[in-house]
Amino acid sequence: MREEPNPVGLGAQLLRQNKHDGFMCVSCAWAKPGEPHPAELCENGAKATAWDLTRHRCTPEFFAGHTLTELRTWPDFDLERQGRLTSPMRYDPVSDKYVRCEWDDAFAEIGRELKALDPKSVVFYASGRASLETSYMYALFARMYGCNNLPDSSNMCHESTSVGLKQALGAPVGTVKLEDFEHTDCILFFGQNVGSNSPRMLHELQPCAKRGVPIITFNPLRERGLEEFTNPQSPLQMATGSSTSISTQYHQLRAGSDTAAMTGICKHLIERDDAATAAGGPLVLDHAFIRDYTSGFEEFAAFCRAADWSEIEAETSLTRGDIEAAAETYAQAKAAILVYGMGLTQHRFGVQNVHMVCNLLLLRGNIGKPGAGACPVRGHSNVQGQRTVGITERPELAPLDKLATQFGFEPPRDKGRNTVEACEGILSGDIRGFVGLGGNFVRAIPDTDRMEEAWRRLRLSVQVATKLNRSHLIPGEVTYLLPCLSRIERDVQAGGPQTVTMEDSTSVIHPSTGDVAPSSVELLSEISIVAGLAKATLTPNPKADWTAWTADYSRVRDAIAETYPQWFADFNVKLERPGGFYRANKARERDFSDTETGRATFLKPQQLSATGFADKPGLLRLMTLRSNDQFNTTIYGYDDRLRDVSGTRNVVFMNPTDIAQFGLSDGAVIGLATELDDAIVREKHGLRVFAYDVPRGCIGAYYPECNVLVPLCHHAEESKVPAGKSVPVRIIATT
Ligand SMILES: Nc1nc2c(c(=O)[nH]1)N[C@H]1C(S)=C(S)[C@@H](COP(=O)(O)OP(=O)(O)OC[C@H]3O[C@@H](n4cnc5c(=O)[nH]c(N)nc54)[C@H](O)[C@@H]3O)O[C@H]1N2
Ligand SMILES: Nc1nc2c(c(=O)[nH]1)N[C@H]1C(S)=C(S)[C@@H](COP(=O)(O)OP(=O)(O)OC[C@H]3O[C@@H](n4cnc5c(=O)[nH]c(N)nc54)[C@H](O)[C@@H]3O)O[C@H]1N2
Ligand SMILES: [Mo]
Repeated sequence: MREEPNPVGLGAQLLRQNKHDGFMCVSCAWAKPGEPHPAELCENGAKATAWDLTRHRCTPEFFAGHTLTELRTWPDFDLERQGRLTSPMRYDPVSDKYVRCEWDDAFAEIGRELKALDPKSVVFYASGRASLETSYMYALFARMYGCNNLPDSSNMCHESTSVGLKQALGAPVGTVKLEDFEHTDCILFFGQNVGSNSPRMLHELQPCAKRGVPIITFNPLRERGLEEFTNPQSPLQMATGSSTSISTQYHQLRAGSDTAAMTGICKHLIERDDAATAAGGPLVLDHAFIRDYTSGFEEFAAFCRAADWSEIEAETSLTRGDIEAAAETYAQAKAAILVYGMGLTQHRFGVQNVHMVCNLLLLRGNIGKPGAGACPVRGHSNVQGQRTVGITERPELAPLDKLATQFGFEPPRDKGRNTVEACEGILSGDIRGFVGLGGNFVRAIPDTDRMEEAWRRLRLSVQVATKLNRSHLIPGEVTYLLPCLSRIERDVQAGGPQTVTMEDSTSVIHPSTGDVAPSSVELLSEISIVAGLAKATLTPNPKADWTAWTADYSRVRDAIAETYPQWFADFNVKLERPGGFYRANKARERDFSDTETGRATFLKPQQLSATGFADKPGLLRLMTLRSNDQFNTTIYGYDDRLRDVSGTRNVVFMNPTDIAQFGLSDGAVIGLATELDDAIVREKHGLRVFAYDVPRGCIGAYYPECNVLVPLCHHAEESKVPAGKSVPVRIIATT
């Protein structure tokens, strides 16, 4: 074991985190306030910064000492702990090792390879961290090359949001701004673990809790961060160990049963309103809003009236009384916010869950007024922004005509591949080349065992990264690992020091400027790498001046402003505004003209359960979860402080009664097998049973270790988000 990372100048950097003239946190995408706290960060943001600033280096000498066959036996934690990648590396199949190469040679060979491949057989993946400037150039590069194969991490994450909110409200992103938390008088929380995954949001929640705003949580697990919060910004709370209670109601529903729970809430509201109408009493629904702005109400209301309480109770495992209590509290609120995360999106019927979020809000006019709205909490720090500037496989979501005139080329018009479709193409052999702008694709996707095997048949695999991870260890025939600057680091180009930009979860665009010395002199910025690849691959085009863009990123922003004037006109000027600038959202203004009906649309669910499979004796709903000590596939350590797990990630959270019924005991070691009729064996062994407060029939275990259990075909309808929050599994004896 190596010593712990000893980050360079960590204290000074933490004070620059999420400040207008500093850098934007590399962890989550939660909103950055216009007037930040002196230390505008959280435990996990600090961890992410420290992780990038490590003194450890993963050098050519390291690679000389280890074959990829050996490194594949290492845990994720040990791989990333080698520290920052320092040099461009090419895989040598003869020695089975990475060998240092020159940047120019790397670009030249990758360019040759790309030119030899059919553009439709190459995918350009983006994890959600790269800046707006990099992402814009990357998407343009893919389209000039000839494909719309631009899958991104949101395809595994909030794609259900992008699809579902768009259908219901016309806007594919949340409608809430930070200031709404000051005006709200009710918060509903579905399937989002704020304490681990967006702790800075607790700065908004704590004052709400103190004002007496009810916070109603729906989550199968009792999550400590949703129960109470100790504010790191409050010296008193830190000194005394005191905390603020967060949730006022905590409903532990079964995994995948949120549509049923929300149907119950809507049913109660509608029936109370029916009764009030008959009796001439005060109404419960916002009839004026429903009349003026929505469509589909009558059909949805009929569905809710007909819904059966016993079915709702059986599906959720909540009582009618629990659900009515939530409905009553919601009914009393003048303005309510609904916050949600992966607990809603990562199901077979995840898009339907998002429709239900909108239905519930629309019933009481909770869109487009202060203190109200839909608040999907995004994952990666610029994942929302990447879509804004063109990272999408769907041609209708990119301004192709505009790009055609701006750059004088004919963009591909056919649909590209999203993450699941890219994986299908890799399995079938139709996909021959993969370029990854960050992330750990092979580890984050479902069916990891099958995918790793197929990966080796790729002709070309190129990974742009900061740290070593498993995706880098599965080579294709031609394989490159290209190290880049982290955005905490100083980025100096021909035109001087550079700034990049990102969009947070509330559609606010912020500048980010690194000022730490780069961890290796050989690192290039992501923009220079994308430009290098583009120049080596594409026929020169004077309208896309990759060299000038690399020299001065403000010129990329000018190009973005030209493509998207509605949001980015005067981009470089607006960037000077402290606190960033807001990208417009029509739904927030009650303009729903971008839906199919031109109105906010009630969408009736197809079924009460979002799991997509039937309950059977012995069949469990597996939720794949994050610990408090990881950022996606980056594992910081083996503890989950907020769930009392220490020293291991190989655990299964299980209800004590279930443990007894399966004839097990707390601490027993078991295996899990996926139940799916497709002749593929999916098993995970060596998991320790961990008694936990979770509903019967539901279990939790960690992602990415359990991704071997998630079938590629088990994904959300329409959005194709892998359904990692309800996987049908059985307990098996471990080997
Ligand atoms: N520190 C840290 N921060 C992160 C990340 C990280 O890994 N570490 N990841 C980032 C990314 S990319 C993302 S997308 C976000 C993810 O952040 P979240 O959206 O919070 O995602 P998860 O932790 O996967 O799961 C969320 C919660 O859903 C609950 N849940 C599971 N199934 C269901 C269900 O069927 N219904 C309901 N109501 N709840 C359910 C789980 O118990 C859990 O509390 O966080 C981002 N921020
Ligand atoms: N079963 C299951 N599967 C899931 C999920 C789940 O809840 N359950 N969650 C899904 C979700 S929400 C997401 S978003 C995906 C995450 O999928 P990805 O975004 O692909 O994965 P990450 O783990 O975030 O990627 C980590 C790697 O990114 C690289 N990196 C870090 N910083 C930078 C940078 O600044 N630039 C570049 N170029 N590289 C960098 C490092 O090399 C690091 O090893 O996983 C999904 N998979
Ligand atoms: Mo995510």
